[in-house]
Amino acid sequence: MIVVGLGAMGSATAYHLSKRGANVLGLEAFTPAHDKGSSHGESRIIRQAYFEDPAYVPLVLRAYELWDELEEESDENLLSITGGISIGPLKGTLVAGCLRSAMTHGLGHELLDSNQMRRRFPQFALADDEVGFYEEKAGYLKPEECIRQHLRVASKLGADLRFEEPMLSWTAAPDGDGVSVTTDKHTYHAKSLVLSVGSWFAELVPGVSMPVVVSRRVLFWLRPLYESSSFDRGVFPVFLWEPEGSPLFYGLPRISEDGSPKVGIHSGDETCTPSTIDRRIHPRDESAIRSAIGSRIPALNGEISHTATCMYTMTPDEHFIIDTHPNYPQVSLAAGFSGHGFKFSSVVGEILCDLAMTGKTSNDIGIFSGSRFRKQR
Ligand code: PYC
Repeated sequence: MIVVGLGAMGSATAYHLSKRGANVLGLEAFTPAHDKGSSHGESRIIRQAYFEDPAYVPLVLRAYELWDELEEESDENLLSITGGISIGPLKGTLVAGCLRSAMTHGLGHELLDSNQMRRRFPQFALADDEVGFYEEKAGYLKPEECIRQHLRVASKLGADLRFEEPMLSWTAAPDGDGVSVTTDKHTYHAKSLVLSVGSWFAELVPGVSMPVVVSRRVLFWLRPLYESSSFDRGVFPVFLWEPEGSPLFYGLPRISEDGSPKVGIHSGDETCTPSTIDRRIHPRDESAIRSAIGSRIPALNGEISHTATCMYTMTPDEHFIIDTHPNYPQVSLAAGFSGHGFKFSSVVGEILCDLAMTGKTSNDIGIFSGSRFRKQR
């Protein structure tokens, strides 16, 4: 089996395939856990009451189990539970969506009105008509370490992982048997192929009618205005905030002693490609984040400690694509994680391994079908 793209999804796929005894060749254009795509930046939120759709909940619960297993195998801390809050109007997409998933799947949660929120989490200044949906089991993952550990175990189990070897092209036999992948060094042949190429999907997987658009995002690490523990891990939860009429933004606590809390804007439409993304930080980027947090988390609005840019690969409905290729069943595809996929990478790896080895999976992935775009047209 060949896995192309060893970021979040590909590293997990190589890990699961290797654990199931497959012969794995992994190919990656950059270095392990690189910062050119969508899976870098120290921390990623993990949460259970999935506002996007209740169909994600069984998958995220399985993802937690798999992160635990990887932690045990690697003796590394990958997942930290901090609690998580989703803030917004009660009937807004975010809070109403969290409630729907929590009710559908019986997930523990608390719904706090603005006064209760002010008392319990004084860092957040809610408007009177906003509420906080609190879930105890939310937290964050360390994305670079997760990828490194997936790769380390895969390699220990015999996977041949090759870095700085970009794929130039691939072909698949029309009868479903066999694939070839050409890189700048060799042409490789195998029985099946997993393409987990992130923001490079449109250029590397043409002709599938699965529309994805790449979009630039900026991550900010801000120094709180006064030195206090209010934004430390164990005190400050991960959060998503959907202000009425403004873009959804999010944040995570300071996770190391010399670090800073991280914040970013989740929605946005600054499209780019992996080769045209503007990696500079502009005054408009800073104004956007300051206008999100300035009056809402005032004590966090201090100087910038550091920044990073990353890419979201968006689908029109912001649900993932996990499917086999419409013309080649021996080719499995994972794409369009739309800025909320990292937490699932452990289970996405398991699903892609199922698809590559047997052509099917027992996980319910109907919502991620690649054919949904063709049906809509
Ligand atoms: O939890 O998926 C997430 C998320 C949304 C924005 C940033 N992280």
